[in-house]
Amino acid sequence: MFHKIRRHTVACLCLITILLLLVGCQATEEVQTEPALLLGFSQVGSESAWRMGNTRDIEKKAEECGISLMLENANQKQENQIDAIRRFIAYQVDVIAFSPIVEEGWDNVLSEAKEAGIPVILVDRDISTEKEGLTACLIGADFYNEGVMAAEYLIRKADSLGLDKVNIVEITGTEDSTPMRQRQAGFMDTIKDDERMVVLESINGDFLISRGRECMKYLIETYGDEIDVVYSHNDEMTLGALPEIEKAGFSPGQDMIIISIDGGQDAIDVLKEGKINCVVECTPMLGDKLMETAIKLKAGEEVEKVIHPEEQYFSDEMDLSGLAPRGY
Ligand code: GZL
Repeated sequence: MFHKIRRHTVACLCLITILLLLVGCQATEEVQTEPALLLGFSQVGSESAWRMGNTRDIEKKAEECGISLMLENANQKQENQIDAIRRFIAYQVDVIAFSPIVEEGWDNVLSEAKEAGIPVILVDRDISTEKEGLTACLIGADFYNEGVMAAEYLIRKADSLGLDKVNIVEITGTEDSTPMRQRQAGFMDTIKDDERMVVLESINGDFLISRGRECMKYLIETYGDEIDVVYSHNDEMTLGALPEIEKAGFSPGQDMIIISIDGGQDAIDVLKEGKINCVVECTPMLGDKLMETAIKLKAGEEVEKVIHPEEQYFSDEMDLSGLAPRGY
């Protein structure tokens, strides 16, 4: 009996030893595996569901790709982004990526990154510069087309309602940011030849829910029931504006046509309730393309200069009952 137990014990001990070695190798392997690359990313802030969805997606895709991510939140300040990029340079990351809060003011710090031989990827937003070769590529939405989609919806809506005059107020995103400039340009270029369309005022809401509320309060105090359309550059400002419209006794989606951009779950839910008429999608899910591009740049491969994700719009013209959860 004892003899049998001994043999059994030895067999178990051997099995445990083999398992420990395997796990140990696995662990060792994990310890020894170098990250695919070290990516420094400066994020604008946490101002909207879009921005937080974008951050989550970038973090998730970096982990999936085994990329070591240094992510810094600039809390809406350009100087914080410039400081972060300088830290990434000092740290000698393999690739720098950032979403520039505004288009101007990057020449010096991006020249420093270029001198350090570190490629820079623009994510979401663009920069404006006279200098060549400061960035490797832009991964982000076609904001001009988002403005076009918003305006094309409005023209169809005005036709269906038989409107002969359409008074518009615009609540814009952060002044001098790419989405603000291009969403405005795409929208205004599309309506400019339609004599029914009159823009009463454009006002900066900085992509913030609080500013959307303040802007809408001012616009209602100033124009009251003259307002036929609210064109808002993002869902947060739209969701801030709606209660002000209702407080003034108007029904958003009925008395006023409400057009928004981003396409987050909250706005889609309100669209389904009939209080928003059109939401143009701007996907925050840019992490896949960012990681793929960063890996190519580190390997010295060529990359596309501009990468636009596919985008659509959702409106009261559609049956949205089957729409999948938005994820942001
Ligand atoms: C658009 C992005 C904008 C979103 C806002 O790509 O830059 O910034 O529309 C966010 O929600 O604040």
